[in-house]
Amino acid sequence: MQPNLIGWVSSGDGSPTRKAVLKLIVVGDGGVGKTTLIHRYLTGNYLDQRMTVGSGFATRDIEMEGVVITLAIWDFAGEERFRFLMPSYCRGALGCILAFDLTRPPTFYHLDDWLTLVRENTADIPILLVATKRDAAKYPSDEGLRYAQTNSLAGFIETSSKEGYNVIEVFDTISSLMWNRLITADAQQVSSLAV
Ligand SMILES: Nc1nc2c(ncn2[C@@H]2O[C@H](COP(=O)(O)OP(=O)(O)O)[C@@H](O)[C@H]2O)c(=O)[nH]1
Ligand SMILES: [Mg+2]
Repeated sequence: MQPNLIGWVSSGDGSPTRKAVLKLIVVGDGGVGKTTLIHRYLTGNYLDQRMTVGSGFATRDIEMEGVVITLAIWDFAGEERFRFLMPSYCRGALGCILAFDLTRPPTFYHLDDWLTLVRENTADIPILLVATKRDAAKYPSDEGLRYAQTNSLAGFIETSSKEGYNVIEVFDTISSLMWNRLITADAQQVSSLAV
């Protein structure tokens, strides 16, 4: 069975059962803490590591209104030289975390570039603005909320992966926004999946 709607894929064994896979992309400048945020969400641990290169992929099963769905998290490397990969990276995405770093103002000024890239390469998906490294913040995040409102983003959340602050909230928020988008598109199939 071919995936005929964003978010739905065949179970892969030839059976007619379809499974909901919500593709979530995470973008923002290199070093803002994307990989660390994802790792904190998936494992509950803080990863004190060097910057990651390339794009990674991880999944987590979550439950939405009695339906088990797979959240597929795509971690993008922010380096300029990988931006040519954006169209394929974005393909089929149902939601986006757009991250900037509260310790480095340029990462905030680059949000416009990331937003343009995402919007050029996706349907009208929910985009959640996330400020990282609240524990080490060097400037206030008031601008974040304003930016989210001005650019019609789905919301704004301040986080610290180091302290585990608002990490789960970020993924819960974007997952339910994505889920709502999916069921709006495909309401009938969802009811047949409910357990
Ligand atoms: N103080 C602090 N540092 C963080 C936090 N999250 C990530 N970092 C550090 O920021 C650096 C870059 O993180 P990384 O996840 O590789 O960034 P990415 O390039 O966006 O994936 C690493 O040295 C992390 O340890 C945080 O919440 N607080
Ligand atoms: Mg990374």
